[in-house]
Amino acid sequence: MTNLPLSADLIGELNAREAEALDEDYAALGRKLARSGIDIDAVKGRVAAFSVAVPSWGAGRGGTRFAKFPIAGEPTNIHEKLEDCAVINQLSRVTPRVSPHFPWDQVSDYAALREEAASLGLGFDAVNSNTFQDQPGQAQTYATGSLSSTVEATRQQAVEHNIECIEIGRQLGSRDLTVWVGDGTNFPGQQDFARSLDRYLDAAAQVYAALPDDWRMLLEHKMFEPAFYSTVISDWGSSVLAAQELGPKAKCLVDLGHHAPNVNIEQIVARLHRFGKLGGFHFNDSKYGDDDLDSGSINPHQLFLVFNELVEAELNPRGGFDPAYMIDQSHNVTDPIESMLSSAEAIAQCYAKALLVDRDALHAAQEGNDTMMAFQALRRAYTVDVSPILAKARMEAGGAIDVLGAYRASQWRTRKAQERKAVGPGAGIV
Ligand code: LRH
Ligand code: MN
Repeated sequence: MTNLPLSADLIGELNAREAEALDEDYAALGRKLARSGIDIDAVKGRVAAFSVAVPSWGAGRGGTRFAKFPIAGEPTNIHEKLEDCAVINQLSRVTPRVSPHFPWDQVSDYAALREEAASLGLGFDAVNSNTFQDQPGQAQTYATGSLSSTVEATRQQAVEHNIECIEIGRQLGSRDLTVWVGDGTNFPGQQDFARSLDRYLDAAAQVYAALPDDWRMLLEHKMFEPAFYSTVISDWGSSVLAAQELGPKAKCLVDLGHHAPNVNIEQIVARLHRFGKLGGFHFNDSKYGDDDLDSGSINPHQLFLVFNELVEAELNPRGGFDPAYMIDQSHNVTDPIESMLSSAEAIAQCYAKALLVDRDALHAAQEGNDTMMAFQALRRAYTVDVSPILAKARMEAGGAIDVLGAYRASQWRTRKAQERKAVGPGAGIV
């Protein structure tokens, strides 16, 4: 029995005011798409089946090394984070899973946490390990690396932590472990590139050996930060080779912010799928580095092109197509709930637009080297305003037509500011 955080009557009342306009827009779009032989209800059905997980760590304000500016009523523990994630899903109906991070989300009873989430209409997606920070009382420091550390005891500690995360994930109903390590160097010569990778692969193989049969290990590459000269798993090449070395349950996770500016990420997606190693995504956006900005807020066309590759892969699954879709953002200046509502919308919009691409026309133009018509096949879909399809799908699922309007009308943050203890100023990601 679910007990959702917001009043369904409030959402119903607000939807009633918007329903007629939505019907009009939906009908008009339906007629437009029908002229291109597209059945709008079929697209709505695909959109209704689409979902993306939200990061537990994104429910609170994020920060940079310089500062973090908390907001009143922001969540202070996993229980309050789950409440806020439930608000996002109740309004958007596209974020039914939470990706937790350990030990940030540590509790004593994970079976109870799973039930608590279920009562809020939520499940758990990939679990994230953390060997990029030292915890109080930790035996070995990760200052000079974790899975690739030169210190055997440190590597073992990192292996054991990842295995503990798998055990927690099993209790939460997850089936993926995301492994991002910040291991790397700040000076030329600080570490040997080959030996540090060998240590990483040896330790990662021990984590791999602990995976249950139906689990996957998602390797997350990142070009730089916290290391600023070299990173052990710095790019998709290192990641796919490591995943091939580890075995079939090892896949690659693409965090959109982990590449040099202007890298063709959609081609990386196509390559990872080609080699059966496309394991998942951390959606966000960036202009410079790993800015962790809201998905689609800076370069929505790139996000569309990524989904264009994903729809192609879905149509041509080769060795299998089952990527884990997750958001990974740092909300430094907005209400985190509003950012995740807006980001989930931007992500679902790019998926819906990619569904509208006339693939026969695209493929024919590609085969015929008709460059302009190949480009136009994508551009025509990209320029369609699909928001009536998304609004209809979520309204029919009990969500809000105007998610931000409904969220503000709910006064959720104001109410939580009265209930929750204040979060002190600080710095860093959480
Ligand atoms: C590293 C990263 C990773 C998470 C962390 C919160 O930059 O993208 O996915 O563990 O952010
Ligand atoms: Mn990430």
